[in-house]
Amino acid sequence: MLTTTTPPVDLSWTAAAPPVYRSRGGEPLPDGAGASEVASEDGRGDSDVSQPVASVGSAKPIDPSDETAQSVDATSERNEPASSVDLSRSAISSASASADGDAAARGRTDDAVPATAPAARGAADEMLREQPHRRLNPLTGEWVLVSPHRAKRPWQGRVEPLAPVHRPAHDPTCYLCPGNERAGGERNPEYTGTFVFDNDFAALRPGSPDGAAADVDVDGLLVARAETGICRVICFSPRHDLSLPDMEPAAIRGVVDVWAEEYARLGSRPDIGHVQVFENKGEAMGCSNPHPHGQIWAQASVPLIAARETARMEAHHARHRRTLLSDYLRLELAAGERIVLANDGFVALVPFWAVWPFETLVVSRRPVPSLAELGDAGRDALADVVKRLTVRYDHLFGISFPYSAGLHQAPTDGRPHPEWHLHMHFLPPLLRSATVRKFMVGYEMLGEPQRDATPESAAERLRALPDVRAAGGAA
Ligand code: H2U
Ligand code: ZN
Repeated sequence: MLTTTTPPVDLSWTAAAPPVYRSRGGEPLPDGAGASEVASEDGRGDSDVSQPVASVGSAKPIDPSDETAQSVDATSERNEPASSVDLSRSAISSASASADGDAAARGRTDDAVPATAPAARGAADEMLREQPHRRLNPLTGEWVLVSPHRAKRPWQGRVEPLAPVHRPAHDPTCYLCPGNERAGGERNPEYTGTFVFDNDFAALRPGSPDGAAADVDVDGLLVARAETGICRVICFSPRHDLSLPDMEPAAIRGVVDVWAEEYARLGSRPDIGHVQVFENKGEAMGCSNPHPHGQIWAQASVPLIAARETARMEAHHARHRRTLLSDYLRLELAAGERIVLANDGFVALVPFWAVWPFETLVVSRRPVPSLAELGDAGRDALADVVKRLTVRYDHLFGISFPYSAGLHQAPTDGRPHPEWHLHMHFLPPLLRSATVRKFMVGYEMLGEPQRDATPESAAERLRALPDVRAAGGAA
């Protein structure tokens, strides 16, 4: 039997994790090291994680008297939903569970994590680095199977970058270039910065008043609801041959401003409950056009993933009065091993629960619900992280790196969302080279997602890459 009373969780091993900003040679890496603390722009400083990066990199031990450490104790009840602050406990729980009999571990179908006495740090470390295990995504409640031992399989495939693609700065056949005609017959203006328009082939249409009358519900088994919304396309630049990592920080800042404006404008409409900003980049992601662009789908309902994140963030906030991601970010900054880069406003990391090989999460240090609450400094900081992260991605396999990326911001459903914490997901499909991608097939379609190389090793690889372009602009 597992014990029902639980001693305080020992977090000391997280503090002993390797520091963030060390290169393999031991020299400090440039990322934001020495960055100074940014003052809260709106005074909403409840759990602002804006420590200087340099002090984070020093792997400061967690003071057990501090608020965060105490909150970890407070979560140590049995069978509560596991949340990010339970990192050390979930990391050690399976080792202890097998010592106590495997029933709880074997039968687990949800995120209930049995409470255990603190286990030896070595066993948890060993499991996370070497043994098959499952990790919880506290944002969605989903699990990912990690099989680190398989990452050591010999790989004999050829790894070579694709030949560079040369594109013109303006393509007369491109429907997104300035001055050109789109498929719907409209002509783009001679825009010089960003350009936003209603998608000519929109997946959603604005509402009709009698939409709900068409809803279907037959015995709770055949269920359908009318859905309304607005789809927009954003051209990031007039230049057909650029992508975000090629653009100047000021130009990327212009894109961030459009994301913020569109979120605020669309989200203020009474018929819009959620605004999804995203980019699909590269042929590998089914992107139809290399011209740098993204999309916005604004709709009445809160879609599946955003709804899950909202529920999980709400539960965490109700319990701790802090956002889930500020508590998670604090753990990640203390551990350091999954951090890729950071500045005063944002941190890019490979999440503990990453599914895609080089998936990253960009988290605002301040717990703001959306871009609308970010001032100039915050928006510049996001543009800087987006630039440096995507440059690193391009360096990884020597190509313009494909991904789907998107902002997650608070629903605009008219409810207050103090639990919401702005973040951005980057979900790249590539596994081993420019041409070898990860497929979500077999077990992953029928069981759950699985990965081989650990998130920690992915972060290490991304951290080791330069975040500036080579001379001449090539990746
Ligand atoms: P993707 O390549 O990421 O799918 O984005 C292109 C979008 O642009 C796509 O949603 C729209 C498509 O519907 N589009 C127009 O709105 N007008 C056009 O003339 C062509 C493409
Ligand atoms: Zn173009």
